Amino acid sequence: MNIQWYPGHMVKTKRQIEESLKVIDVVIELLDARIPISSKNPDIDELIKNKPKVIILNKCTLADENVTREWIKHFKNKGILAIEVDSMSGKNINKVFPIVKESVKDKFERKIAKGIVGRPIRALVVGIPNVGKSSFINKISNKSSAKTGDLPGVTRSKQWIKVNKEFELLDTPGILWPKFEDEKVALHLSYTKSIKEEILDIEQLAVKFIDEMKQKFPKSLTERYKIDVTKPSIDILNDIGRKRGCIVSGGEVDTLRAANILFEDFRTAKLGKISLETPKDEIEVENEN
Ligand SMILES: Nc1nc2c(ncn2[C@@H]2O[C@H](COP(=O)(O)OP(=O)(O)O)[C@@H](O)[C@H]2O)c(=O)[nH]1
Ligand SMILES: [Mg+2]
Repeated sequence: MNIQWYPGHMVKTKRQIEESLKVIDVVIELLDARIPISSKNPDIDELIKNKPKVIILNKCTLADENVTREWIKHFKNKGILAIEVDSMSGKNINKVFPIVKESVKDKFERKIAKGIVGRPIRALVVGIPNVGKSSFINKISNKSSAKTGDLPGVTRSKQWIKVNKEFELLDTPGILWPKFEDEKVALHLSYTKSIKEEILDIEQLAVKFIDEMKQKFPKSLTERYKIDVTKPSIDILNDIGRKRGCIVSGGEVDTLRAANILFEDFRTAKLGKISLETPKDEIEVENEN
């Protein structure tokens, strides 16, 4: 992995987010509903200080609904507003604004009491690469929505995307770096395609993935591929390849193709709606630290 790239990037992002904080009321933190622990940037809460925050569990149609519900409850217990969303289908997109409004209620009510004229609530969307920041912004703003700066008579810079007359988003989302060092985190980010595949050995990754699937969701594998999941993971990968006709001359299995099929199936929920991380995993992580 090219870790050289990270320090400079981190400093720049941090500065950008700190700058943005001056002009926004609330931070919208996007997490991947399948991996809310691994897709969270560990420094974000410190970075945004005491700004109100709303958590979006994105790609929720790929995750297990019951686990997602547990996550929402878990955040609620911590006093954090959260909602599950799917930025492709648009599921729950219309529920985001009411929650955002709720998160800044105190601040705005105080302003109204002081007689300060109302203005739109302004939010910054943050999240790791590929979590769906652009998709979310496009969906919630109806894609073609004009930037407020484009309107005649509006002299403000073109940095706001209008969601409705009470709600605007900063047009450049904050791109955060995930927590790479932990192997489990790096693996989960790879399975969900948040780490570039070119830097990984896909076959090795598939074996690790099968290890986890065998332990947590063996039925997903048996139902999809009709294979024996009591075998070692490398044999399972070969069996998946055989079942899918990934055979090279000489009769050997093309395990690279098999691995790609497996990940494609996972990422498109053909193995079912799978949540790789539950709130219980977070509690375990907290206890380790
Ligand atoms: N199924 C599903 N895919 C999503 C969702 N949001 C984003 N994606 C996909 O995830 C990939 C990364 O999305 P993008 O918006 O570019 O992420 P960004 O890097 O955070 O801006 C794209 O292939 C999107 O189509 C979602 O809610 N559900
Ligand atoms: Mg983007």
